[in-house]
Amino acid sequence: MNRRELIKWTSAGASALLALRSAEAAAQEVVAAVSMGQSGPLPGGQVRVETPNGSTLPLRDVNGVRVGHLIAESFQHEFAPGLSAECWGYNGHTPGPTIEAVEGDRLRLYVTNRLPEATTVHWHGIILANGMDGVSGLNQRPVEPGETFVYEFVVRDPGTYMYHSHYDEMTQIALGMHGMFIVHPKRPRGPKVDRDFVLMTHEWRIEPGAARPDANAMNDFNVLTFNSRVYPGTAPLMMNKGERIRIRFGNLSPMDHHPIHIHGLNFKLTATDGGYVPESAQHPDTTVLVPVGSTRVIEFVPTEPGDWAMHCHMTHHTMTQMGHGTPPLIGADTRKLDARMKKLIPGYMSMGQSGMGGMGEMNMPVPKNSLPMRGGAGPFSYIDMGGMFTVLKVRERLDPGSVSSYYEHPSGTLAQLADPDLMRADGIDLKKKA
Ligand SMILES: [Cu+2]
Repeated sequence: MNRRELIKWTSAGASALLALRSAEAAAQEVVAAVSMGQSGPLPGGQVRVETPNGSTLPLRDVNGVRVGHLIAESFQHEFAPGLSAECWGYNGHTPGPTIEAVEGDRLRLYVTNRLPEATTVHWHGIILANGMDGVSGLNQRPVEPGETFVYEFVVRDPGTYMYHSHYDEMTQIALGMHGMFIVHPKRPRGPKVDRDFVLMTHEWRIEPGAARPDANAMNDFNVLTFNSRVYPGTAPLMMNKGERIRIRFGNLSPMDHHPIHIHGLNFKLTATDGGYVPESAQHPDTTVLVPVGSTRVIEFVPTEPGDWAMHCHMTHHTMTQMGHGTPPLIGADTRKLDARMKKLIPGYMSMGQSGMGGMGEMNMPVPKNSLPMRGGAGPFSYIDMGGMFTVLKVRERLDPGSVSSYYEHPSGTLAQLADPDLMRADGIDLKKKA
C-alpha cells in the first residue's frame, strides 16, 4: 500500500481501526503470553527454557522414550493487537512449541499433517540417522494431508537447534512453519545460568488488510518479529540484576540476517547450532548477527537495572507496514500539494516533511488489519521502534508488577532539559559557532 491508497482508505473512513491500544492492555496480554514451559528438574540444576509469547512442547515418557506430537496446521495468528493473519505452524502456533530435551534422550515425534498440501519436518542442526532428517524426496516421501508420520532418534549432542518444514520450503517457512529445539547437556558446562530465553526471529510480507502473509515475497518484508510477534506485542524479558542470562536466537527468515543489538550490557557468544564456542574464542560484543538458517547463543550478567532495548539493528526491521512503500518527503514543500488534495479530501495534510519521528503516535487511522509504521506508547513518549523490538526489564528484585511497570529512575540519573545556568558555567554558548 502506498500513500495514495492510504489516503483512499482514510477518506473513505473505512472502518478505520486505532491499532494502538493502551499500554496497560498490551502489557496484560503480554503477561498472559509468557510461558514458563514444562515442570520437572533438569540434570545439574539447569533451568528450563522460557519461550516469550510461546510454549514448550509437552513430552510424555513411554517406556523410556520421550513422545511428542506436532500438528502442522493453519490458524489465525495475532502479531500484535490490530494485526492478525492466517498463518501455518505447529499446534496452532508460530513458532511451533519449543522442543526441550536432554542429551541422550530418545525422542519419538509424531507429525500430523492438517495442511492443504504435503509437508515434512527437518530437525535443523541435529545429527541423526539420515532417514530421520526430513528432506522431502531425499530422505523420505512427503507426509500427505491427513497422514501422520513418526520420527524417532536419540539427541546425541547438546545444543540449540531448530525444526522446520522441508517441503515447499519457500511457502511453508514463510508462513511460519518453524520452531526451536533445545537439547540440554547431561552435565552443564560453564557458570550456572539463571534464566534461559528462546527467541525465533522471522520476517513476513503482509499487505495492510490482507488475510494471509505473502509467501512469494522476496524483499521489502514489512512485519519483523521475535517469536512471531511485533512490538508492542512482544513480551519483555524479565531478569534480576546479577543473574546469569542466556538468550538463544534462531533465524528462519526467508531472506534476511538480523544483527540483534542489546542496550545496557555486553555479552559473549557461547554457542551456535554447530556446537559450543570454546571459551578462548568467546569475545565481548553488544550486537550478535543471527544469519538465516542459524542459531546464536549469548550469555551475560546484567549489572545495570532499567528498561533496556533489544532490537534488530537494521532500521527497517523495527518498522511495521505503513513505513514501507511511501515516498520520501523530508525537506519537501507540500503546501501546493496539500491545497490540491484538500479539494478532494477535506482536512488533508501531508506528513513526514521534517522526518518520520512520531508518525505512529499520531493515531492516524490505519487500514483494517494493519499496524502503524512504528512502535507503541512508552513511559516518556511514543517509542519510535516497532517490529523486531522488545525490552529487557532488569530489576534489583523482580516482583509481579514488573512486567507491566516501567523502571523508576533514581534522581540525577535521567537525561533532561539543560539548565541555562549550568550551560553558562560550562561555557556552552548557543550564539557561538561550534
Ligand atoms: Cu533484522
